[in-house]
Amino acid sequence: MKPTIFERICAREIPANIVYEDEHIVAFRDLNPQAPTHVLVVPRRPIPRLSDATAADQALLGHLMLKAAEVARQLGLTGGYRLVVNCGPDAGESVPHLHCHVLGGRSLEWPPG
Ligand code: DGP
Repeated sequence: MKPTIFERICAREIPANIVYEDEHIVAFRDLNPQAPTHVLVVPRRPIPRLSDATAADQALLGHLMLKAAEVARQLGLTGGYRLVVNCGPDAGESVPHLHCHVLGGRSLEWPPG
């Protein structure tokens, strides 16, 4: 299968502003930021979306969440932040490679659009 754009970023085949990486995940600035700080945290393994994750992915997803919080801390989001996982067309998912948005640096409204 053709690698996703995020697999290619993880492999450093295409450039991105990477703020954190380890053997399981990569975090990089979103190309189209929706807040002053907008980072995507992506597993290197290309699970298409959350609804495709299984019990075998439990440790990876826990790691991803904890690292999202660590990245938010490192980027100084002391006033709070929001994690978003868009799953499927109704949620506006546009890249079929599971990712968690970390949004912060401004007051965020609720409910989302
Ligand atoms: P989603 O709608 O949840 O699938 O969000 C996908 C996000 O990915 C969207 O906010 C824009 C971002 N994005 C898409 N292509 C690229 C890229 O090539 N580089 C970076 N840094 N972000 C990208």
